[in-house]
Amino acid sequence: SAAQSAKAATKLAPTKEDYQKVYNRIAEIIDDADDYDYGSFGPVVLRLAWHASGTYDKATGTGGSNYATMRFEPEALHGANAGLRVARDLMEKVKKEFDWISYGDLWTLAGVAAVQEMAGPKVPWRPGRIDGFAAQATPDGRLPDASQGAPHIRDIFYRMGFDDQEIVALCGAHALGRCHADRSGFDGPWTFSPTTFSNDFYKLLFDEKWVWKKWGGPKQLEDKKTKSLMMLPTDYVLTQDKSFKKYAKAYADDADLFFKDFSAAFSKLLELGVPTQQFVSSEPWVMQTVDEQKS
Ligand code: ZEM
Repeated sequence: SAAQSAKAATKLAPTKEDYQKVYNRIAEIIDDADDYDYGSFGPVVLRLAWHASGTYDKATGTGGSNYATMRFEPEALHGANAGLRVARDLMEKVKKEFDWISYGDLWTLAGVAAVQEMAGPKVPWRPGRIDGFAAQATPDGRLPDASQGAPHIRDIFYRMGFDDQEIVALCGAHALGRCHADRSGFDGPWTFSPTTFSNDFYKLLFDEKWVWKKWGGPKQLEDKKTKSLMMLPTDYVLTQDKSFKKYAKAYADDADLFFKDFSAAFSKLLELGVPTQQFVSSEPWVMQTVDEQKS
């Protein structure tokens, strides 16, 4: 019948199970990092998801994760995106195996997998982003500059539609990974466990004494005791600005609160710039970790 042939000609929409397969492949690739930073690509993949989303401008509705415009120059070459080629190339392997997924869905799902596989909170996520064009790429300067203060942080994150509490929660991602002198100019990790999601970033901010590092690079702080950890000027501001400090202290004291608030803010970040009607399911999905699927 005509109805039957119409159905046969329509590609079946991918299911949650299909996306779980993509998640699992991402998790495998994140872990296959013997010769890379701390044996994990998790942090750099998480940073890709953040920079793909954090270009959003609420006032014009431009930027955000929808079109994955970091694939194109000049956005790929923006200073803030230095080093993210590593993560994009890893995701290209996944894209070859699952060609039906959009880049925006792939990169944001990778951010979810990175957080969850590094022992972070569950991050509700739903597909629906579509691949865009180079003309939709965002201008340089939409991502935060680590050398600046509280007014700059607020300008950048308020533009995306976040408040002070969400800003502080999102910055807790700096429990993970490190700065690379050949990427941002800054150098070193924030915590002693850079592949485990935790509230250590806030704890260290308050528990350690932070002093300006004496070196030829950009202004950054080091912990007085071991000199092996770092904070960016924008990180340190979270303990200096009265409103930011209130939330940072709360997250230092309560890991569960941080996990809950990070999950909500990060889930929101990953959906910036995606028109609601594009989302396939009304309720975001909670993807399973690799460990959960074993039991
Ligand atoms: Zn970061 N971030 N970030 N960030 N970030 C770096 C690394 C990582 C800022 C920033 O300038 C820098 C958020 C917010 C802010 C991650 C996640 C998230 C680096 C080092 C810099 C300079 C890059 C390098 O040299 O490789 C500033 C100024 C921020 C806000 C004020 C938010 C929000 C994040 C996620 C939710 C992660 C995971 C890394 C580690 C990357 C890696 O390769 O290890």
